[in-house]
Amino acid sequence: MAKKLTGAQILLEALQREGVDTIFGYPGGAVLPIYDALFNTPSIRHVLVRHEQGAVHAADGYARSTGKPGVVFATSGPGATNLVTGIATAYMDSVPLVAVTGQVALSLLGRDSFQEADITGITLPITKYNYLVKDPNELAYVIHEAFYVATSGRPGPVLIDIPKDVQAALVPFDEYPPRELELPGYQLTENHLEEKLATILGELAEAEKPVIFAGGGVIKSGAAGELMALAEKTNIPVAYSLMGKGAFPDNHPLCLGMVGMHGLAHTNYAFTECDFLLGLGVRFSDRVTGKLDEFCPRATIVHVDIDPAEINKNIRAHYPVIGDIKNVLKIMLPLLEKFTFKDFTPWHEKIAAWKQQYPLRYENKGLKPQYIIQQINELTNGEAFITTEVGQNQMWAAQYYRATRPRSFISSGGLGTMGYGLPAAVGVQIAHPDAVVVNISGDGSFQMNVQELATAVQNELPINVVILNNGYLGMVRQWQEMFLDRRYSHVDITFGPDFVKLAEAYGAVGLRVERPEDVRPALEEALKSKRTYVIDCIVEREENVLPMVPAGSAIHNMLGR
Ligand SMILES: Cc1ncc(C[n+]2csc(CCOP(=O)(O)OP(=O)(O)O)c2C)c(N)n1
Repeated sequence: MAKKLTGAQILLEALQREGVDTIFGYPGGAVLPIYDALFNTPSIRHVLVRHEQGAVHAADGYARSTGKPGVVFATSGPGATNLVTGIATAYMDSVPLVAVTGQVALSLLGRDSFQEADITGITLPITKYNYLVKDPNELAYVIHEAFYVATSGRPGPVLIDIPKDVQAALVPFDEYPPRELELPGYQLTENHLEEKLATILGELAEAEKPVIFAGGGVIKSGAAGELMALAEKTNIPVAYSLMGKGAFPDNHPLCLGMVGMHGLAHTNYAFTECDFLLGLGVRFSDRVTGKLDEFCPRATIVHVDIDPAEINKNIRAHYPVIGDIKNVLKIMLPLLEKFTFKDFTPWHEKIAAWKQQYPLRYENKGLKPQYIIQQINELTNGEAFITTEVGQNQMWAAQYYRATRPRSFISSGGLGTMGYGLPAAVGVQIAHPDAVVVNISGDGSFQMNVQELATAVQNELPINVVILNNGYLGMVRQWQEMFLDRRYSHVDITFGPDFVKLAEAYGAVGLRVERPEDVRPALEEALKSKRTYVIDCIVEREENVLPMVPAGSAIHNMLGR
């Protein structure tokens, strides 16, 4: 006789078999059986957040920083709908997540029951796949499949909605996984690419001004080592998208930095002038390309991506290659020996001249956000985990923090979710208890999920929140200044809580910094301490992120370079 378990017990058993040791969540009526089963599952750490949005961003930060899927629990109705922004954030940035939501009992489904929301319907366009499990006997299989789908191919979020009576039902459970995966409609690509890659390298051998463009796919496939080998063997410069930051070390001589709307001037010029662009795990978002017709107008474009749907979506590739970046580069590297490439010295010199003419710069007067990030960079040697919020803080972090490792720069790129950074820092610090974690924040974004300070303090997480406090919704103000004749419509947030007192009210340490000379001592104190710190930096109010490509313009048409 097979042993019998409740649906909730099967869920927890299955999660353990999938290697899950940490779950972020928030309980409620429709997940009572799951939380009851969790009470008897000491091998799983459950991190109780203060808002379900915090749970999903924390799970996302955990996933981005480890490469393992993040897992989140929420109750039905408002619990589930509070996950929506976080699920969409993960979907846009291809982050593997498994969200488990409680649902009203089967008999109550479709009756506007208390705390009923059609979460599978709501999340259909923002999940890779989702399930409403009506048969408890299917639960183990569904969980196995969900983890496979979330983590294979192009990763993404998967949601499993489980009615309360399915959680409570007692059914036989004897083996896990109960059966082999059968996914006829879900095909992952197999590569036999030698011939195609040889053709591409033949083109590259003709090129005089090539650029490698690395995106988040490089980090996700664990291909940073292969990318380094490719760059060093060929001597081709490497640029990255926001999602690709960390894939190639910022301090490497071949590193060009970030391209696009707030990319570096020499990088944007290099894209416009290059004759060969090797895009690796990028999706050519509008923030990267600017005006499509004028993006890399002279280049032969190679686009390597694991998701066939990415090919020719935004940019027409002369050579599309479908495959996992690491696999593709592994096939490509030995082929390099067969080709002789041009001497790229004149190209490097041209880029160096742009770099010298248009350096990243700011006027060092008063307390500047850029200066603060430079200090964080110096004190951590580019080796910390950085999470960001969204807005100017995020772009300055991308420009001025010099990341040295993949998975260390963690930011909401595709959706641009304010309120992401603090809970993401919680997830990162839970996954890496001894690492230095810094959340670079704006004063607006900080207020969007500030309640997670409680989670940080309760779990004794030594997170460092650095608020670049300009009293504005800074990035919106910048657009209004530059494109709307300084008509500052509803962006002044000078009225707000005293962040030092707020930090203290949560049991964290709060510090205020108003002068450049006080930045370093405050950061040193925070980085040394094991406590949660909030450093409120009162910065120049109307500082802008430059250079900037106006939306829809060609990327070489930068303002303020
Ligand atoms: C949830 C959400 N709402 C609105 C926006 C639009 N938005 C983008 S940047 C920004 C201002 C951010 O202000 P703040 O957090 O203070 O950062 P700063 O730009 O000043 O660094 C806003 C409102 C967004 N990205 N996310």
